[in-house]
Amino acid sequence: QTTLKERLAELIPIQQENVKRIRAEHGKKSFGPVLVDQVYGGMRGLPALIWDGSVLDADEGIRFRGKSIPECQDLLPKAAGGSEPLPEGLFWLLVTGEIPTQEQVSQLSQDWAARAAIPEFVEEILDRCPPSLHPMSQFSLAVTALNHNSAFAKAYQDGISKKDYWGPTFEDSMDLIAKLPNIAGRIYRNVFGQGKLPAIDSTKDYSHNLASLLGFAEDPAFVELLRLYITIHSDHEGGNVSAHTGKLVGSALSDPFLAYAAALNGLAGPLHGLANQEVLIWLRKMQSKLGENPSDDAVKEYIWSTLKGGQVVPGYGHAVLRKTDPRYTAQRTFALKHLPEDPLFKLVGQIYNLVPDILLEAGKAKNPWPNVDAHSGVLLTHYGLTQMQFYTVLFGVSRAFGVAAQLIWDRALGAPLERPKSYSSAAIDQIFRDK
Ligand code: CMX
Repeated sequence: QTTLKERLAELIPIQQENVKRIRAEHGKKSFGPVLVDQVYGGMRGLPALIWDGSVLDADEGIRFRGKSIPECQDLLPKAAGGSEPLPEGLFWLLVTGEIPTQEQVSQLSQDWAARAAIPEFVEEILDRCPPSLHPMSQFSLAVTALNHNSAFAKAYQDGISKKDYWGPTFEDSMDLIAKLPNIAGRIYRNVFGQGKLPAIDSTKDYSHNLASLLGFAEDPAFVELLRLYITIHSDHEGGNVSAHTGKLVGSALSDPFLAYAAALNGLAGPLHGLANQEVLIWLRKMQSKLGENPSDDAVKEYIWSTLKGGQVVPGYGHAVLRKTDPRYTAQRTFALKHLPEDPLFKLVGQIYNLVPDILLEAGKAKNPWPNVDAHSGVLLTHYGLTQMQFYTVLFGVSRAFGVAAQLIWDRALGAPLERPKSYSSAAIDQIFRDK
C-alpha cells in the first residue's frame, strides 16, 4: 500500500500544474472591492489566503476536503470496536483529499508511535517549568525547542533546492504531530501531579496513546472522545488565528516547529482556543453562584450580568459562522449517546436555549450561536479531566493536524513570504478625502 509521502509525491506535480493554470487564467481578475472597514475590522471576509484542506461555510460550518463532519464520521476508518473516525485518517484526508484505507491509517499510527519520543533536553525544559506557568506557555516552549532537530532547518543550512522543500517539511510535520502526545502528557502530569508517564504503545492508535499518556486510556469512551475531539478540532479554514499564524510564520521559511509554536501562542488567546477553558470557568462560577439546578430566570440574569460587565459569553459567537457550529452539534450528539444525564451537560443544554436570544437582544454579536468551545470542556470534565487550564493544550494537539498539512502544501506549492500592505489612518484620510 502507498505511504502518505509516496501519494503526496504523486499529487504535488498535479497540483502545481493546477495552480499554474488557475493563475494564468484568472491571475489578473479582481475579487471585488476592499472596504476601508475591512482594513480596520480585522480583515473579516477579505479574500487573502489559499488553503485546500478545509473550507468554512457561514451557515453549514466546516468541510474537510469537501466532507462534512458527519460524512467524515461515516467514511474515515475507525479503531476496532470504535465508531468515531481515527484522526490519522483525517490527516490523510487533509493532506491528499482522499479517504485512506484501514491499512494506510495503521501505517500512520505506527509511524507516529515510532517518532513519538521527545529529546531529553525538552523533557528537562518541561520539568523545570513552574506548575504555575500556564500549560499553553509550556506547550509552546517545548514545541519551539523541537526546532533543535528540524530536518527542514538543517536541509536549508545545507543548501537544499526550493523544489525539494516539501520533503523535510513533511518529515518535520510528521515528527511534530507524533511528539505532541508526549509533550501534552508530560505537562499534564507535571502540572497536575498525576503519576508517571507510560511509554508509547506502537500497536495502538494516536488517540489511544494520548489518552494513556494523560492517564485515561482505561476508559474506551474517553479514547473515542479523543478521536472525535482531534478530528473536529484539526482545521477550520486558513484564516483563523492559529492556522493563519502557522502559515504566516512558515512563509518566512521558519521550520514547522517554530511555525506551530507561534500558532499555539495565538490559540492560547481567550477569543480563540482558550475559550474552552473560559467556558468551564464561566460555568463553574455560575454553578457556585446559582447552585446545581438553576432556574432559567437565574441563568438569564447571570448571562446578562456577564454582558453588562463588558465581558463576552465564552463559547458563543464566531467571526465566520452564522449558525450553530457543527463541531458543537457533533459533541452534543456524543454527549447524548454517552452521558445524557450528566448535570453539567444539562446545564450546557439549558444555556444553549437561553444565550442566543439574549445575544440577539443585546444586539451586538453577529452570530448568537455556540461554537466548538461551548461544549468540549463538559465532555472532558465528565471523564475526569477536570483541569480546565489544560483544555487548550488538547485543542493545540488537534490543530497541529491542519497547520502541518498546510505547511507541507505551502512548501510544495512555493507559497511566498506573506507581506500585506499596512496603511496609516492619515493615509486613509488623504486617499478618500475627495472620493
Ligand atoms: N458575547 C458577548 N459579546 C459578543 C460575543 C459574545 N459571545 N460575540 C461577539 N460579541 C460582540 C463583540 O465583542 C463585538 O463587540 P464590540 O462591537 O463591542 O467590539 C460585537 O459583538 C461584534 O462582534 P462580531 O462581529 O459578532 O464577532 P467577531 O468576529 O469580532 O469576534 C469572536 C468573533 C469569536 C471573537 C466573538 O464572537 C467572541 O468574542 N466570542 C466569545 C469567545 C469565544 O467563544 N471564542 C472562541 C471562538 C472559536 C475558536 O476560535 O475557538
